[in-house]
Amino acid sequence: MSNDFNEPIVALATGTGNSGIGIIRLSGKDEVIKEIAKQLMPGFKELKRTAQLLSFKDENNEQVDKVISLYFPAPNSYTGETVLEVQSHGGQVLLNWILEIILKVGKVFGLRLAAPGEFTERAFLNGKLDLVQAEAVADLIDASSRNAVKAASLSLKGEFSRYIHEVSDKLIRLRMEVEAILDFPEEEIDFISEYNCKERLEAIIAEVEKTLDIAEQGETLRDGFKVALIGQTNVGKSSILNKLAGDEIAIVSDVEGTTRDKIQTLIHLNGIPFHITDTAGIRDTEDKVEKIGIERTKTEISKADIVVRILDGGDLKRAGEDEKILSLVKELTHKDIPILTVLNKSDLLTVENIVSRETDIRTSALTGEGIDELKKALLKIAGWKNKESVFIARKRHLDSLKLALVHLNIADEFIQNDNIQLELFAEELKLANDQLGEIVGKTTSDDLLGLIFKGFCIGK
Ligand SMILES: Nc1nc2c(ncn2[C@@H]2O[C@H](COP(=O)(O)OP(=O)(O)OP(=O)(O)O)[C@@H](O)[C@H]2O)c(=O)[nH]1
Ligand SMILES: [Mg+2]
Repeated sequence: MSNDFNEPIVALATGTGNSGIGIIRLSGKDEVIKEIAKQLMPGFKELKRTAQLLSFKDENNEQVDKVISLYFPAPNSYTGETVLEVQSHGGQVLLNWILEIILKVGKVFGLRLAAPGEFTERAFLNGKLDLVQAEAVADLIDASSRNAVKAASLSLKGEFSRYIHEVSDKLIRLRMEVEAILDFPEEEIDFISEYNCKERLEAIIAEVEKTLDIAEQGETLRDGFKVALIGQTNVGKSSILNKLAGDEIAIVSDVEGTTRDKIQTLIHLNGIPFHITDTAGIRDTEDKVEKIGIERTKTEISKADIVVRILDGGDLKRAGEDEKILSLVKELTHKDIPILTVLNKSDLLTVENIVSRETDIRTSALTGEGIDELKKALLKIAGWKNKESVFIARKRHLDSLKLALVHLNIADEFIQNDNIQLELFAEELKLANDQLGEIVGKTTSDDLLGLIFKGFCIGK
């Protein structure tokens, strides 16, 4: 069921766990929020954006805490409605109690707990933020590296949206001019050259491509890569995981089949998140638990963005099994999946081993040799270009930009001299522009909006 945006809402805006200060935030119609404030904090004055130190009372008119109240009358607030912030001490029992009292007092006005992301959703619906900016709020909060924080801030500031609006304005202008000429077919050919249609379309395509290029970097910063470490038992997968993480996360031993279940850890390389999974070594086994582990390895392979196939540099006899595992990877993944082949235990390498194995990198989890190369290889696959002004982006933005490009390229076909069809040209421009509109939320369905805001935390 969708939220009723006429109802006033309240939520804890700060995190769970005790802290110095906690903030509870309300949003709704001005009369309602003011009335609740006056009942709970006698002496409350309608002072815009001014800190007031007040006594917060319970139902029996007894003080619960001294609080700072901040009143943001509509429309100059985060949500565009009237917002009230109550800043109390940050104990969880205290905050829950305050929240309970507010809900009780506000019940007659229909006050309820906010749904996840509802403050930001209201901000979006009231035109305070566009959809890209609203998403950037969640991405800023969830950012797992400083680069991701910087990128989310840029999107929140409107940098990504600016790219979209600029190109969208050009598209709309071109389309309007085309539509104006549609009633005069004899002028169509002249129109294309007089109005520089081809050049303008080319410039638009170049801009969308540039935006897509930056957005791809931004999506990498946000979502990162899933990396599966796979191979036979005892080749050193868990040892490599530990080296990459710089911590003893997985158990390492010379017993074959030590790792039974997948072990996941998150590392950052240049701010890009890599979700590394150590898996159970693949071999024929009768052990029931190990078999389940190997099934999970297969699942991890099929979910991975990058497969790191680890071979044992100290044991040449096992090469045949490695080939079988490579075939398995190809069966379970799409054909373009990047596969890095790592020859581990380089400290045990003999001359025959080196010549008989084709590998990308040699590592020794024992001495640490090659681990930096492995990290560099992962970064190279990630395609990180280290641009300064990357804005954060999501997969849905990339999909829309790619679709917009498809429509623009089709549009191009309809202004070629041997195939001039301006009506279809205009239609493709419209479809391309609709895709851009989806990104910033102009043409976004309610279902998609629902999905986007569901991913937020409560209180935001
Ligand atoms: N000499 C040497 N020994 C290594 C190296 N990497 C791992 N080992 C040893 O090889 C054995 C197996 O290492 P693990 O990391 O547990 O291997 P694994 O691939 O996770 O094995 P399973 O979990 O059983 O599939 C341990 O005794 C490690 O100390 C290396 O680079 N050089
Ligand atoms: Mg292991």
